[in-house]
Formats: sequence, C-alpha cells, structure tokens
Amino acid sequence: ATEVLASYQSDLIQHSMEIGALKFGSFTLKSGRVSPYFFNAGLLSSGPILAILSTAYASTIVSAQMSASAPLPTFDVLFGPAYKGIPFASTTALTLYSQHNLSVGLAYDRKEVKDHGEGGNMVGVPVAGKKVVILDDVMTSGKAVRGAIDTVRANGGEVVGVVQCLDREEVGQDGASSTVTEIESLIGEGRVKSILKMRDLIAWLEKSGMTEELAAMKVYRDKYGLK
Ligand code: OMP
Repeated sequence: ATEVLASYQSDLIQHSMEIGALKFGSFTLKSGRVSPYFFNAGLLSSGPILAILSTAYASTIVSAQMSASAPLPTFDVLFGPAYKGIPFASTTALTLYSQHNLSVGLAYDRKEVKDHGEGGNMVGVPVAGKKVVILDDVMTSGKAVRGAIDTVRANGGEVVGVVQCLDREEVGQDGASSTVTEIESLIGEGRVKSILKMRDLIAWLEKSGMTEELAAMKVYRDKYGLK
C-alpha cells in the first residue's frame, strides 16, 4: 500500500531535497551500513525551514497524544540530545506553545563534561522526577537514541516517548528485530513516533518518478529494513 503523505510531510521532503539535506547516492552510516540515501538534518538551519520542521514535530507530538491506540502521555520536558537535538527541541517547545497552547520545559545535554560553574552535563529544566520526551533527528540502529535514554534516566527522568524527524525503519543492533521494537521494549509500546518514515520517502520517490533511486531504496530495505 502506498502511503498518503500529509502536507507537512511532503513539504519537509521537498525542502530537504532542495537544500541538499536529503541526498541519494552511496553513504556509509555510523552503524557501518552502506545506504543509498542520507538525511543530514544539520542542514535544516534557516528560519523558514525551522518553522516547517518544528511545525511538523509539534503536529506529530500532538496527534500522537490524541492517538486512540497508543497515545503519547502528557509530559513535562522535551529533551534534545546534543547537538542536533538542541535547536530542534528548542524550536519545537516554542511551536508547541505558540500553535497548540501546550507548555513544556526544555532540557538538553552538553557533550563536554563541565567541572566548574553549574557543573554536570545537563542544561535547562531539571528532568529529575519528570516525564520526558526525547526529540532527535534520525534513527537507524538506535545507538544514538539509547544514549539519550540513558542520559535522561541517569538524571532521574522518566522517558515516556521518543520523537524522531526520520525513522529509517531498520533492524536494530542485533539485526534481528526492528529498532523501534527494541527501543519500545525499553520505554513502552507505541512510544516511538516520527515525522517521516522510510516508507514515506519511498512513496515520495514513487510519486516523483525517481525510478533509479527507488530501486536502490528497495534493495536496501530488503537488507536492513523491517523484517
Ligand atoms: P543510529 O545511532 O544507528 O540510530 O544512527 C542515528 C544517527 O546517525 C543520527 O543521529 C545521525 O547522526 C546519523 N545519521 C543521519 O544523520 N542520517 C542518516 O540518514 C543516517 C544516519 C546514520 O549514520 O545512521
């Protein structure tokens, strides 16, 4: 079945293509997998594109909270892991308030450990005793998001959800089950949400008649995609 894309999804794909954040070719991923596409969310860095992106994150969060089957719980803090999670979580917290009248705190970490001043590696609202949603860019094998879950937990927060810009819909580190299944076994079923999934990129390529890219995507999906 072909996915029907919401306008905020096709807007985001369209803009990402235009600015070169979404590329087709051959790319070696952090996990060592060789992929026919790469999504570089770091390039989503202008006022207009952050408006599109944070609107999409906020819409994803709000509709996940209204979902009948696996609703995302009400939460206190949005956590954006360093570095790319920081601007995305900040702009999304702002958009949740300005567009949905939803008030949440913002927290993020620093990669360098600080031994003076306020100390610690967390910045923003303390997560201790709070319900936290992690917001990040791309999920492949789940290594990055596992690190963020560990960070929030080590600081006493309860992770009630994860929101990604792109879920590449791949198998996890052990190669047996999907990354989503593995992460949901840590934080609860239905708690991983995303603006875009690999299947949405496939639908977009089909619609755009990009047959070569489409063929390469399907080969990759057979190798590393959900089983
Ligand atoms: P995992 O840690 O394997 O889940 O990979 C996710 C991370 O890889 C992201 O946080 C990115 O830093 C990076 N990445 C992308 O940014 N875009 C992609 O399309 C693929 C990856 C990747 O290396 O898997």
